[in-house]
Amino acid sequence: MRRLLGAGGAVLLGAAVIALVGVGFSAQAYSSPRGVQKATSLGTDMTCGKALPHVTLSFATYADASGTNDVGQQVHPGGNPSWPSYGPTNIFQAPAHACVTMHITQYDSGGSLNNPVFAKVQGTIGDTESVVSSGNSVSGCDGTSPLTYDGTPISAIQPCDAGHTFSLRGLPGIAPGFFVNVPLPLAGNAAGDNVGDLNSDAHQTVTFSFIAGPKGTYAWNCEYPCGLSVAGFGAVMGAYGYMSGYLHVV
Ligand SMILES: [Cu+2]
Repeated sequence: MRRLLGAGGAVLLGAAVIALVGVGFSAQAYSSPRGVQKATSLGTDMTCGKALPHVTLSFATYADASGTNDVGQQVHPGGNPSWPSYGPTNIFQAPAHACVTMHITQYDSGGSLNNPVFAKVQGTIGDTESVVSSGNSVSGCDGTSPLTYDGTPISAIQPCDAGHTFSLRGLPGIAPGFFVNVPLPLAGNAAGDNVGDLNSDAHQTVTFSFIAGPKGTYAWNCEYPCGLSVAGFGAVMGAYGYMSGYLHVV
């Protein structure tokens, strides 16, 4: 009997250790140095084609994770200067079934996607995005110089003009048909450039809207291979808090 209790105790202890490790991993997975950015309400309007609560989120993609943003904060505390990063946070929150408008200020340089499917806008209203260029000096891959956009809705970019992508889907079991993909065209700044000032640094401002899915946790990531090794999907692409994050739909 004592031996049985001992074996049971060992199993319980093992389960407790596994549970604690699990809690540790999930706490790590859901934390961000800058906390959660909750969407700002704009009331109810027709932005998504029917009367819906409308909310907005604004964030940026920086060329240099150790740089500063336009209000003087460090982009990514302890960030790697040779890595790009989304900022000021990688965790967002929006209401279920609301119309969500995102504004992404893209400062980074870029290149070719591995798969041109990620150059197409998917899952937004009209399957389009609008991009407004500011002071861009970089050329497009087709020779267009400079690579500029005037805010006209577009359904794709050239696959070789990608800076990053914002690609969003539900965690397993959450809204299996939900998918948003928005390519963010490149701007003229490179890793090591401490840029992030809206007034002085070249950028592409990308705007799009989509209807949020049901409650649950959604994960987003970048599908432009902006890291090293493993076809560009190693290093920053696999490090938490730079090129991926969560949207909590509540
Ligand atoms: Cu990226």
